[in-house]
Amino acid sequence: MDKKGPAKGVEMSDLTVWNNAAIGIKEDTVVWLGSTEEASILEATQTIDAKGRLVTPGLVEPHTHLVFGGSREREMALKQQGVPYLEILKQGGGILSTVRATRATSYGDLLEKALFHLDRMATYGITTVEAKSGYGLDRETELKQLRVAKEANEKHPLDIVSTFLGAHAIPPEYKENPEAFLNEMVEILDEIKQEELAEFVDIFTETGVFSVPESRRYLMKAKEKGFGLKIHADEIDPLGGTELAVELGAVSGDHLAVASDEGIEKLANSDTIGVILPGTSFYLGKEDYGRAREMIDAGAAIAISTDFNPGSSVTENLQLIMSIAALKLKLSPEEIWHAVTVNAAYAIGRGDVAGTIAVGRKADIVLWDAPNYLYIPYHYGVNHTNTVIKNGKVIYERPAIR
Ligand code: IZC
Ligand code: ZN
Repeated sequence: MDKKGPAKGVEMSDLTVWNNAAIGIKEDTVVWLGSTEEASILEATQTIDAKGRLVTPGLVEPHTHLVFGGSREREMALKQQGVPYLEILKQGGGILSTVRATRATSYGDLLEKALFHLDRMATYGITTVEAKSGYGLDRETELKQLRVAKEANEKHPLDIVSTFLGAHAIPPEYKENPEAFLNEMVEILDEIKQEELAEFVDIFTETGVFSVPESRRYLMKAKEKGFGLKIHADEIDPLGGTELAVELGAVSGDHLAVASDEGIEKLANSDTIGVILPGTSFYLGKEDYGRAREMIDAGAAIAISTDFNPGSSVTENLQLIMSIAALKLKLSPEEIWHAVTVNAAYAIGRGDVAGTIAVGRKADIVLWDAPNYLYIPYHYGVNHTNTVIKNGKVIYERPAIR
């Protein structure tokens, strides 16, 4: 894919595949692309043999709640009894349980935990990852989470793109007054900007959380302050968050499982990318996995993601999500590869640096124990990576047992 911009609609079926390809890397950058035969002209100091293996761009993970304290395994039994996700939240569990844990966890422990999850993402072939705050819901803890993400970006080989999700739930102290809570979150935006702690601002637009008018007012203030916009939209109830994402020119509208016909039409005619999170449909036991197929057929650009978080999708395994996208969203392998590389990169404002192998770009490359690109969604639930290269350095190799 040499053209600029995300792949939209039918373009998502047009995957560039080279056989017998070779890649020349100098320091951290791709400097040469050609055939294996031509590669003999390169005076390489190190050669990695990819014979028989699929080689792709490093995966881009466009939606995670990376930094959090604690875990919520005890809520699994409630889910099995049929207690809905939003009901658990209403009773003070769910996101609010992670908020209590995150407030109580030290900066150093949060950093260690985030680095641990990043390590695991790297083993699965992810080389760039978006990370949201949103488990503080107060100035101090939100800034703590964002600073953890910033330090993790400096310490870890993976690149992190940071999003401020202070508007993730209404904390108990503001239960009767969501507008006052949103005003408090607006008040910390200048600090976030000054410290360069986040590029994007996100909100959870959902029944019992924030309404569409509240979300619009909040996001417009964030836009005025120079932030890019994202929205958790139309995940559980169809409130019209997809339309709002397009109206405000958000870089992405995320979830969109229950988007309306009008929302899909608007998305298809916009630059907003639909980030679809089928792992949450799976994990929350939904029958209906959403409308990604119709979105692509209408001409929209789609990315897919784990939504890695401690409540509604507890996995770092983006390869598993690729299988769910094939089986439940009925996306083709070609569409799925676009959705985890080039389109995912555009969904986090990194379309010009990540998601594609091209001369002049950073060498973020994965060698897979797979004969072709069809194989990864097909053989599900396991890790297929053989070698993961980030900025020209091997950061993971499948350990040898024999
Ligand atoms: O912790 O439950 N949907 N936010 C909106 C989430 C899921 C994360 C969580
Ligand atoms: Zn999310």
